[in-house]
Amino acid sequence: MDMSTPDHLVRHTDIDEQETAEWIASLQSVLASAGPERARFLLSKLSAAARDAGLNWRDARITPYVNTIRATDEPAYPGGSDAVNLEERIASILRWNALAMVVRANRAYGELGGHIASYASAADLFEVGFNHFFRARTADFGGDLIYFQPHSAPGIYARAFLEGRLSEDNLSHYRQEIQAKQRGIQGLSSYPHPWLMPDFWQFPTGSMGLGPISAIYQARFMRYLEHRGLMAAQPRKVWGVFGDGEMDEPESLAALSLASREKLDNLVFVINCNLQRLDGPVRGNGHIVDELETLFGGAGWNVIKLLWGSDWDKLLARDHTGELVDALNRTVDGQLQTFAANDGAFNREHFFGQNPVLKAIGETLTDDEIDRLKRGGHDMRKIYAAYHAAANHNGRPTVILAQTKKGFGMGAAGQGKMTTHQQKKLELHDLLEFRDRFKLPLTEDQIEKLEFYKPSPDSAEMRHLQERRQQLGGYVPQREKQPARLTVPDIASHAQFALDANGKEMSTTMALVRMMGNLLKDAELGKHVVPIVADEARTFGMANLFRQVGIYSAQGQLYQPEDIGSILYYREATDGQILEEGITEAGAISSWTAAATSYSVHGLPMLPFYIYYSMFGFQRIGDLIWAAADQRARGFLIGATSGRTTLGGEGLQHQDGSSHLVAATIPNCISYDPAFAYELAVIVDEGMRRMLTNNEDVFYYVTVTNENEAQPSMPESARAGIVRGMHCVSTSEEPQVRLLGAGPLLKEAIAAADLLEGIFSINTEVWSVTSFSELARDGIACERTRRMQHDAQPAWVTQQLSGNQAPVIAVSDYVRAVPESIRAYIPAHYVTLGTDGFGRSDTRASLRDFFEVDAKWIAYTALVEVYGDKKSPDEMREIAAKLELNLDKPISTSL
Ligand SMILES: Cc1ncc(C[n+]2csc(CCOP(=O)(O)OP(=O)(O)O)c2C)c(N)n1
Repeated sequence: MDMSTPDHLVRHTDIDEQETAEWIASLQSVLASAGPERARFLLSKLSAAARDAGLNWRDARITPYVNTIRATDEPAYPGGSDAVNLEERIASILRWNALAMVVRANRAYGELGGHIASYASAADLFEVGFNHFFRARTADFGGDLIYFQPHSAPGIYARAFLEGRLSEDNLSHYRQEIQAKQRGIQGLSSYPHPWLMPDFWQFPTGSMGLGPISAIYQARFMRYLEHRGLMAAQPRKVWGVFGDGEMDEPESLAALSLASREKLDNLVFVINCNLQRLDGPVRGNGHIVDELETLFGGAGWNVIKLLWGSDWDKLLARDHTGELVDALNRTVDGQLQTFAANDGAFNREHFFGQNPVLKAIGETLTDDEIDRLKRGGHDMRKIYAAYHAAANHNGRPTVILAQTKKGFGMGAAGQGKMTTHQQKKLELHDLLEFRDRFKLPLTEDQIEKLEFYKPSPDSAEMRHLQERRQQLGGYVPQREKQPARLTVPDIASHAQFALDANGKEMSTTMALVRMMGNLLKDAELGKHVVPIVADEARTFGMANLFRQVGIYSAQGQLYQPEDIGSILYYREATDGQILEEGITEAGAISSWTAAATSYSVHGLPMLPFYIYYSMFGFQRIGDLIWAAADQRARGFLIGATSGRTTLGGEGLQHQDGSSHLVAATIPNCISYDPAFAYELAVIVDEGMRRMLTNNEDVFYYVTVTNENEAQPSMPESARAGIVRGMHCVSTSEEPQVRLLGAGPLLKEAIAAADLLEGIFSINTEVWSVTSFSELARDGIACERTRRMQHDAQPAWVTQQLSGNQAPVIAVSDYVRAVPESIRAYIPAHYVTLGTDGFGRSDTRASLRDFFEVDAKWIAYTALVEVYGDKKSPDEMREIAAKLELNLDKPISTSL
C-alpha cells in the first residue's frame, strides 16, 4: 500500500533526541512549577528570540492528528454511563427511523430521493446537542439557534417523531408534501424549509454554503440587537452543523474573520468531517481536518479537533515512541475512508500492520474491537467534552472538527462507500445487519415492512429524552409565528415632501434616503429600522446617516476619525444603527436576512433597508435572496441604480438590465421600478403596512434612480394604480398611441409624447408602469380564474387599456423580457423596447440612443405603429432623419 504523504505531514527526523528531551523536560518543569501562563510567556519569548535570530520560524497551524482535548481534561458526562447508554440507544432508534423513512419513500416512489448516510454520520453529534446543549426558547430565555445540515433532515424528523411532535403519518409523507396536504396531513420537506414547514424549521440550509455565512451574521446580528438595547443580553448560542465538503463553498468561509473580529463567542460550528462528499473523498490525498484547522485557526477561531473515540485513549497511551500519532498524521483521508469501509481484519493488516510497533499496539485488540474503534464524532463522551469546551469558550467563536464515518452503521451496504451519499435502497439482509448492529428490538417482519419504532412513553429511553428536552426548555427546532407589534406611521410623517414635491428637483435615491432618515426619527418605528450598505453609503447619498444614527461597531470607535470636524463625520458606535458591511454583498444580504426574519427568530420585528448596486444583487447573491424568501423575510431591498442606462460611464458590469427579471421569479418578492418620488413613497408605505401591520410574509425589491428630476406632486387617486403596477400620468382625447414608461425611462416616454404631439400631431397617452411583474402576476391569476371559473374580471392592465385600439409601446430600462411579461393581457397591438445586450461606458444620452430607448426612438417606434402601411419606407426614413436617428445602426445585442 502506498502511503504517500503530503509535505506538511512529514515528521522531521530528530538528530539529537537527548537534547530534544531536555527542552521538553524544561517546559514540563515550568508548567508544573509556575503554571500554563508562565509556560506560554516563555514560549512567546522563545518565538521572539527565534525571529530576532532570523530563523523565519512560525508555529505550524496544524497540530497532530489527535484530539485537542486531552482525555484527562474531559468533564464528567451529565448522568454518567447510564445517560450515555440511554442516549446511544436513542440515537440507534433515530438512525433506524430516519433510514426507514427514506427507504420507505423510495420503495413507494423511486424518484423521491433522500439521504441516509449523512445523518448516519451526524446522529451522535446531533444527539449530544439535543440532550445537553440546544436550548429552546422559553418565556424568559430567547433560546439557541441551530443551523441544521440539510440532508440530515430525516434524523431531525425521526427525533420529532419520538418527541411526539410528528406522527407516523407525517413520517410516511417524507418528501410528499403535495399528496400529504391533499390528505390533510403536514408532509415533510426534503430539507429545512421555513416556507413549507413554518412551525418547524427556522433556517433554510439546503443550498450548501448559505448556512455557515448566515449563522455567522445571525450571531453578529444578535450582538447588534443587544448592543443597541433592543434585546436583553443573554448567553444564547448559534450552533451550526455543516458538512466538510460544504466548506468548499466560498460563502462557507467568507465571513470567518468577521466572526473572530467581532469576538462572536456566541457561535459554535460543528463540522461533520466524515471525509466524504457526494462523489468521493473531500480531500483524498490530504486531511480536510488539518486544512480547516489552518483556515479557521488563521482566521482567529478556537479550533477543537474531535477525531478519536475513547477506545483510542488506551492505544495512544501505549504510543511511547510516537509511532501511532505519526501513522495517524500520515494516513490521508482517502485511506481513512477505505479503513472505514473495511472490517477489523483489514484494518489490522493495513493500518496496524505498517510496522512492528503499531502491530504490537494492534495486538492488544481483537478484530472485532478494531472494527468498533470509534471516531471522535461517534463517541458521546468526547462530543460532550468538545461541546462543553466550545460553549464555555470566551472571546472567540469555536469550530469543532468532528471526524466521523459516512454511513456509520450501514455496514457493507454503505459505510465509507464511495456511493454512500445517495444510497436510499437497502436489501433485507443489510437492514437486518443494521438492526443487529444497533440492537433494535424489531422482528424480521417489522424490518421487512420498514416499521417505525417508538418505545413506550414510560420506557427509560423515552423518559430520558423527554426529561432532557424539558430541562432544555422545550423542543427544537421550532419556528415562532409572532404577530408584528409595530405601528406604521402615517405616510405624511416621513414622505410629505415626496407627495407634495411640486416640481422640486431630486432623484428617487435621494427621496428614499430622506424617507429613511425621517423613519429613523420616528418615535416608535425608528429604532427598528436597520440601514445596511456594502461600502456604498456615500455613493447613494447616505453619509448624513453616519452622524445621525451612527455605524454599528462592537468596539465603538477607538480612533479619532479624520473628518471629526465635519458635521457628517464617520461615527462608529457600539449602539450605531447602520450596518456598514464593507465590500461583501453576501455578508450584507446575510445581515439583511437576519434583520428581516428577526420578527420570528427573536420575536422582535425589524425593518431592514439594504441599499446596493442593483447589478450586484439578484445576479451576484441571488441564492441568498432566495433563501431569505424561503425564510419568510420581511424588509426592503433597494436596488440603486435602476436600469442599464442610468449609470452613465460605469459600463457593463455595473449596469443592471436584469434584476427585475429575476426578482419576478421569487413568489413572495414584490418588486417595483418607480419613476417618481411620490410613487416610491406609496410603495414604501404600502410595503410597511403589508409587512409590519398585516404580517404578510413578503419582501419588497424597489429600484431607485440617480437622476435629479423635477418631481411632480402626487395626483389624486393614483395610489391604487401605483400599487397594482400602472397609472396614467397624461391623458389625451382619443389617443392614437399609448406609451408605457417604467422607472428612469418614464421621462423619455413623456418627452416622446411631446415630440409626437408637438411635431407629428399624434394624440398620445402616457402611463407610468411601476411594476411589470405585479401586472403580469395579476394577469396570470385572472387568466387562470377565467379558465377555472369562467366569469373572471379581466386583468388590471387589460382593464386600464381597454376601450381603445390605439397601439401600446412599452419602454423599460431592463431587458425586453420584462415588458414582454404582460403581452398576453394587452388588448391592442403591443411593441416593447428594452435594454438587451451588454452595457457600455458612455453618457446616458448615448446609452439610450444605443439601446433605442430614448424619446426619439420611442416616438419613431410609435409612428411606425400609428402610420402602419400608410407611409412608405422612404417616408419613414425621412421621419427618422428628421429625428436624427440612424436606422442602419446594429442591434444592441450584436457582439
Ligand atoms: C449549492 C449546492 N450545491 C450542491 C448541492 C448538492 N449536495 C447536497 S449534499 C452534497 C454533498 C455534501 O457533502 P458534505 O458537505 O461533505 O456533507 P455529508 O453529506 O458528507 O455529511 C451536495 C453536493 C447543494 N445542496 N447545494
